[in-house]
Amino acid sequence: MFRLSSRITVFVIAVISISHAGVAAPPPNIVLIVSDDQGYRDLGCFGSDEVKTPHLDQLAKQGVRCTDFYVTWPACTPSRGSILTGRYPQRNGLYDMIRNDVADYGKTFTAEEYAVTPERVLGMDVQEVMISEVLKQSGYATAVFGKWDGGQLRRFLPLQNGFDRYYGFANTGIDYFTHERYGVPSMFRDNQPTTAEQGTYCTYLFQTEAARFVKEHKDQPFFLYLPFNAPHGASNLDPKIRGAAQAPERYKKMYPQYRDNLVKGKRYGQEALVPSKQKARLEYLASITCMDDAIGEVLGLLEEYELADNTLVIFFSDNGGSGIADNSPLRGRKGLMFEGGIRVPFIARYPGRIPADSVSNEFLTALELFPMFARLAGAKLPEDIVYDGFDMLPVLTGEKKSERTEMFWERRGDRAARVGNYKWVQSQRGTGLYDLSSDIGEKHDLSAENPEMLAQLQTRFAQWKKEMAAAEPRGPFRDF
Ligand SMILES: [Ca+2]
Repeated sequence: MFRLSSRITVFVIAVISISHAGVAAPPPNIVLIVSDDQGYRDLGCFGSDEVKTPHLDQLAKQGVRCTDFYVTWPACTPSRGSILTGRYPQRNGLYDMIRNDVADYGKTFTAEEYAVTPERVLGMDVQEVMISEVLKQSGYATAVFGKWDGGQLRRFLPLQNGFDRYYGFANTGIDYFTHERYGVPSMFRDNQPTTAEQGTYCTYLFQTEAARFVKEHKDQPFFLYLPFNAPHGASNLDPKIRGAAQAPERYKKMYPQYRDNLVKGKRYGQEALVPSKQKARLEYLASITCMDDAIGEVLGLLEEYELADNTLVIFFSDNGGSGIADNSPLRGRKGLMFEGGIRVPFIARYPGRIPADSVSNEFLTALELFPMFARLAGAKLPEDIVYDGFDMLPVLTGEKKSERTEMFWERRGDRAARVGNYKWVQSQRGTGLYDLSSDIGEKHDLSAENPEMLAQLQTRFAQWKKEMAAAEPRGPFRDF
């Protein structure tokens, strides 16, 4: 018995080495999954005993869970822009939201009004090179299904930016069922607006598209970008819907401890029935579990087609969770410069390269994705473009320490810097210097105790800001 199994082992190794020597392995597929406003702790594998995320937990078991991974902005649009460009928002020009803020006060637009609003006309500068363009040039089939958030004019849409296929909404948020953003139909199929699937829960639609794409491209390298809007709140002006995510009934039934009710509250300065806190948490959790199932189907297809071993799968949230989320043990939430706004749950799986069930506390950011994907595809980074990150695969595999020593954030007047384990925040919602190695919750302000370190971080921030100001002009906010 012992002999037999040894011989089988030898045989298997021999076969593997022949195939490695004889045939150049195809470049790996890349599946990049992004969730929307998911709390740092709202995943089983990040410590939640409440949310049901079996597929993501399994993914973490088969790969690495990163505890110190940051996005470049504490809200959607600029964070997602950096994912695609590999550059700070302040460098690629998209360093604020491009949405119609007046909708926050209950404003509905006529079609003519909407046509000239920021949400409709602004987008990522077309001079920016997206990772999709690099991968497409390297022979990858490319697709994005979900929240584009990079501009709606034709030149801003995915098909003009390196993607072969697109289904999703181009603005920053919708009602999960009507696919409208505050009454404006928002879905596109490739370059065309569409209302054909109106009424179907959007996570299901992104899942269907993703599954079809994997089936159709299983025999060639592919890049599947799956940016969900779950568990973001629904962009619907109806007070009964606004302020909570939305989820199908069957997923809400998985959280019977929460009431699915409306309560008296205020909206647009008037009394209205609004989702209760229980309902908000319920919709949020259920939308995450539905997304987890959608991810499960994609992962299942990778197994079925024996693609899993040659596929890098990445998952993270585009920014911290909002009020209803659990960001513990981090301080703050979406929109803020504290860790709860910018540090997000991150998982990567690449069997054979990334050790299973590993945890990395290395300092990493979304700026590292572009160089890593380009390297995996065998592409060179465009030489005339300044990138803000590096190939982090050797860090994920445990072979190397992270090259990153510092990171900077700015949102209007709010600013933050992390240098080593020190973090400086100056914002309307609080200011201080923190040692993250002993104070992950940013509770103990060391400004008075350690003025030298404070000065050092402030100096580095000022230098970074100067560098950003000197960068090549980019629209929509600094095309001068
Ligand atoms: Ca977001």
